[in-house]
Amino acid sequence: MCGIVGVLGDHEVAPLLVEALKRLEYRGYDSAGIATVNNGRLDRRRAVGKLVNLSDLLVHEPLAGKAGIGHTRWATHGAATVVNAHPHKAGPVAVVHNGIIENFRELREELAAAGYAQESQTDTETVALLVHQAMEGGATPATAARQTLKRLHGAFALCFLFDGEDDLLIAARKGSPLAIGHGDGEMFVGSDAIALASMTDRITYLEEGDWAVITRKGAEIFDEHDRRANRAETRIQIDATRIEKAGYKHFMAKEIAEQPVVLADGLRHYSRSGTLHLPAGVDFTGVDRIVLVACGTASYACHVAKYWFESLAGLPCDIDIASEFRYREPPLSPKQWAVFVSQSGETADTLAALRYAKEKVARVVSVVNVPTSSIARESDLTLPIMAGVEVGVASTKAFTSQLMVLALMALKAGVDRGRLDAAALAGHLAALHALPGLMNHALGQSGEIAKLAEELARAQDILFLGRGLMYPMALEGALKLKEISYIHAEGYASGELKHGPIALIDAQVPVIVLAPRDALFDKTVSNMQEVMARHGKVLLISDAAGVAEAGPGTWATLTMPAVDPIFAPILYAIPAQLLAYHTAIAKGTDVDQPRNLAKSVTVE
Ligand code: HGA
Repeated sequence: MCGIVGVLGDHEVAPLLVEALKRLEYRGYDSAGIATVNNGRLDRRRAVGKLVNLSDLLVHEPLAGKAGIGHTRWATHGAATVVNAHPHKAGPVAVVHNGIIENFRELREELAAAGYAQESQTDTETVALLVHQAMEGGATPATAARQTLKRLHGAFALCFLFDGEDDLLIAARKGSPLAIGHGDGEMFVGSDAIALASMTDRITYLEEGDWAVITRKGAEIFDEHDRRANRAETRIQIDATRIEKAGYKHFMAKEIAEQPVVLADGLRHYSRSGTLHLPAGVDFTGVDRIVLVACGTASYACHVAKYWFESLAGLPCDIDIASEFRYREPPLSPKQWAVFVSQSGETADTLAALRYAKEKVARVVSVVNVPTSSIARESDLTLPIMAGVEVGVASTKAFTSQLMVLALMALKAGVDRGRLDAAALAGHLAALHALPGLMNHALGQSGEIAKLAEELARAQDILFLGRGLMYPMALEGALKLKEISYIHAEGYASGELKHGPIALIDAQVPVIVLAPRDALFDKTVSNMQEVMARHGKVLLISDAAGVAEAGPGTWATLTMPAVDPIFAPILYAIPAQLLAYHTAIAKGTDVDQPRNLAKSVTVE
């Protein structure tokens, strides 16, 4: 979601701010803006759309100054216009914000009644006006910010810059992450360490409720009760924050192609010599139930994992999407585990669900890509997926890495519950370790998939069908396609087709059937026949045995390598991702930054 950066520098900051925003742009690209203080004077530039528009504006209207803040926006309140773009300014203060101020309406009315009118539709401008009002009442910048923070409900990360103060930033975090970076006589603020990686590797993460007064000498950090707080400075691995396309046309293409290596590395980390090497706390003895909670693609990883926990370990497993879980207030028991899956580890819905479960279950476990994230820090136990930075908004390598970690957890549950002996475990691990090689074969089909995508790009609606473990993959295939090609797509359990969705079938609707030759294959083929009997245009994705057995009548087939059916979802993610990718390319949509979406969803 919105990206925030702040710099108290030694040199002109505008180029540094833009460079940092470039690293954050995947989090939001509705608008971008920067503000600086130059010779004591606060000024700003803002532009709608991608960062490049702001860069162009800065060529014609440069902004000097060695202190500044910047923002890339994913709009929640108010359209993507210049007026709504951050930084917002009121009197002597400018502010950038990630999150939602939930009580902004009442605050806005109160401010209007006091003569502080708002020009934008955003919740953020309200924050600037409150600080302005407090400063007009005689408060210093720090006091005004502190008083304002106390009045805000909701989730936010904020960074303030003040007119007349070219050695001052004030930063605050509640609900949305924020990091402070340390340089030599320079200080930085960023939504995450990635934003600051080109400037420093020395990072202090603010904790919930913290706020900080930052000058070039350092940062004074206060907790939510305004007591001085000591927060550790850590060194981040700059390598882990590298953001480059490495010769690929899109980040998504690079991240799809990286999967065999990423998966092999992750598997080597968590399992060696035919046995598991998971953290000691991953012990399912005495656990009688598990609930898996996530959003979007990560929720489909949980959906697949439900089959694994139930079939490999006989462990009852519930799954829920985080935004529903929390408000439904499901009963939880002290004998169960709650597992939260999030790429960024900052997903607001998932974090809120975790906090709901926290005191109610035996153990809160997280599966995240960012081990320093809020979700990781608030869990009893974290299993990093180690997929490396994922920039493409549509998740690919994080998804298969989540599946890998969840599969290993399910195997451990099988062992702990006496369902799997050492030989069975070794057999399953061998099947998992075979996957990177099979994924390479699947990636080799990219050219063929690109040809099919030319045709798919003409469709208005596309259905994905799958049974058993392929059902969640049908859901994920449809989501991936929707996200980046904007073609309406739905995933269904194959057996469910006749209970309604078959009404949609005609010669114009491509139906993509994910069906390795497993125990359910014959049933799926029957469902496929039902589609073809109604002139549906079937693309069957199966292995050689499945393609041969399915017989004629399909529009097209894609042949995957044969795979252990239990772990087939990890392999079949590849054709699903490539179909979405090439269809988007054929349609000419923006693959890495699809409309209306953003990465790291830090608002509810
Ligand atoms: N509410 C603010 C910031 C949006 C945001 O944080 N998105 O992730 C706005 O709409 O500008």
